[in-house]
Amino acid sequence: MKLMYAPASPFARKVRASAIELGLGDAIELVLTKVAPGSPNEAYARNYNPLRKIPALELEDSTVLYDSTVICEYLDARAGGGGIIPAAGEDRWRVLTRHALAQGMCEAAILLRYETWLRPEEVCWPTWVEEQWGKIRNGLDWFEANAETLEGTMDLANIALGCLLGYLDFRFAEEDWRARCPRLDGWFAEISRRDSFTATDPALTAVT
Ligand SMILES: N[C@@H](CCC(=O)N[C@@H](CS)C(=O)NCC(=O)O)C(=O)O
Repeated sequence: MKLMYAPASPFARKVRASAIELGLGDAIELVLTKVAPGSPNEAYARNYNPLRKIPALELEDSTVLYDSTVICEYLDARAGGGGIIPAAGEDRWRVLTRHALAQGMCEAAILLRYETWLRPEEVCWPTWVEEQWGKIRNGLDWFEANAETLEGTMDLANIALGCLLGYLDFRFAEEDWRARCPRLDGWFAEISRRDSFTATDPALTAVT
């Protein structure tokens, strides 16, 4: 399998970390892919994802899967099912809903990155920037208040939250989320030692 990715992408990291947790890390070849608003990669749009977003996963039979959540579901099924997403029952809906929150926080963080890094300063919209931070901080507060839900296995929601926290450290170090979330701080320090997180740390692997 080939994964179109960038080392700094929290969505690509979610896929890579999931693959490692599922024992599929060695089955994936990484293909560095550049995409960014304002610099459309048309070849990538044509051959992989018309939305021009990474990650995308090309399978052995040339089928292409996206987005990151679909790819993680596929990897979980390929590894036998139930590894990072419970197959059925209440736990499944709990994990998928917690994942939707962490995923939404990652989406807000990426939009913030584009707004503050790519958008010309004279057309920036501070109210919108604050709204994205509001979504991230609300999510952090929810996970902090419900930190006991993070204990136990590394499910898809935990992996996505870990990728979000790593992305905040990497791109928004000035946002002191640790002071706001001491329980998440302890949890993140622990999962950061797992192979799935050390091997995918954007600070150690990012090229852009
Ligand atoms: N919902 C998508 C989001 C992917 C995404 O936004 N990726 C960013 C890089 S981190 C991207 O490709 N941005 C390029 C663009 O928006 O044009 C997923 O979960 O895979």
